Amino acid sequence: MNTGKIINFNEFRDNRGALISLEENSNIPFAIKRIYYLYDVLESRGFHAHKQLEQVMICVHGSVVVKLEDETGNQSIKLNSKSEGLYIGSNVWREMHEFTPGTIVMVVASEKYDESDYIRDYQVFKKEMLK
Ligand code: T46
Repeated sequence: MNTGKIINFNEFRDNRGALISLEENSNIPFAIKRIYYLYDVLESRGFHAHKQLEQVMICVHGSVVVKLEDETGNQSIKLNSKSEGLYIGSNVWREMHEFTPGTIVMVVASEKYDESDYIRDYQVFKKEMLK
């Protein structure tokens, strides 16, 4: 799957409300090893790439602007829907900006947390990941 692709989740809505289900190797295009969420965010976050990690980012409340850069170029995507997931593959520089107050972003990840998978230096990313 291409980085920056939006996955549209099927919503089960009835007179009680709505429900969305995420399943590995189905509407999430990898085996799920970890889920984390961001909230009470006061400033931009991210500013790194991952060597192996794949993720799907879902803005379950509020809105956020995600900036992505890989060997194909730059993209800027506004997330503001619980029924949309943003796929981010490996070797992609990501930044998250313009969180509106109260925003909650849930991230579904293909690997457990591993600091050695991060490239946090933009110059290293440019040199190593875009070569
Ligand atoms: C990403 C963007 C979208 C853990 O201990 N376990 C975890 O699973 C994660 C994600 C983080 N941490 C620790 C590492 C740091 O001490 O939590 C602290 C904050 O992490 P970080 O500065 O990496 O947070 P963000 O918001 O810049 O980045 C996070 C993810 O780390 C990253 O993979 O793609 O959200």
